[in-house]
Amino acid sequence: MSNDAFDLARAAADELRSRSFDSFDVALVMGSGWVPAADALGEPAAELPVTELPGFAPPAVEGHAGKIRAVRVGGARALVFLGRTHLYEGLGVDPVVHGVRTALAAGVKTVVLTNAAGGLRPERQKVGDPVLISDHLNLTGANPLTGADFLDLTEVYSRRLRTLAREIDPSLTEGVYTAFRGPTYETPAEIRMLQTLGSDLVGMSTVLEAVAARRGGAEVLGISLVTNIAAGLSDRPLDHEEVLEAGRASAARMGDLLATLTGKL
Ligand code: 6GU
Repeated sequence: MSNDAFDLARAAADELRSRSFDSFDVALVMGSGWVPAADALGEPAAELPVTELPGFAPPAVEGHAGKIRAVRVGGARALVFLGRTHLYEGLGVDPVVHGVRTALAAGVKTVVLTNAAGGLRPERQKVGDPVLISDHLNLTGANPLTGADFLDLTEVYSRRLRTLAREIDPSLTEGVYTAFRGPTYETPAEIRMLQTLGSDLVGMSTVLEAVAARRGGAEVLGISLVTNIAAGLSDRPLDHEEVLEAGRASAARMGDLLATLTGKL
């Protein structure tokens, strides 16, 4: 990581702390379709547009609200990002992981990453199902670590946190998430490739943030909301509106899960 990116994250964290809590325990990144679920975490103590903090890009995509909230959830001080920056926006890796680096600089020890994903296993996945991410394939071609910064990725997504989530909702399943750079959805041939490779979910986010969070020593939980069945596996073409609608339909269930989980950290 360049020192500039580090400095920018520290500056953002300082500004954030001056406007909300002194420190934070957990960060939650709300991906496409998850923004409505954020309300279940409770009344924010503070809310600001990301653009009021150094280093954040304005939101590029509908369904990504571009706001940050400070919310007390049970005993935990939570930093909630309504939306994220994606690699497909073309700004490079640093803006994609800036939220996570800011959260780490603000003290968080736990990072919850949510996303909308295509399901690769139609025989056991339904649209609207949340799936715990057990591991990932990073096919973005990018990495937030630079230099000879070798990091063990044996357990990117915390086994302890997955167990905690399943205690709250025993119907939760687990899957391997693949990230592509996007912004195109996959071809049917790419989807068949991912099935062969053992992947269960496909999307355009999360993996770079997870690596940045692990670099900073945080425990990571990843949750995908299956918003559609991937290309060639259903008879319909994909569109972004379908992804957002699946999120709206599942918001209450997702919100309850996140609120209970955050309260138990
Ligand atoms: Cl099918 N693919 C990708 N790359 N991202 C998605 C998706 C599919 N569904 C929701 N997000």
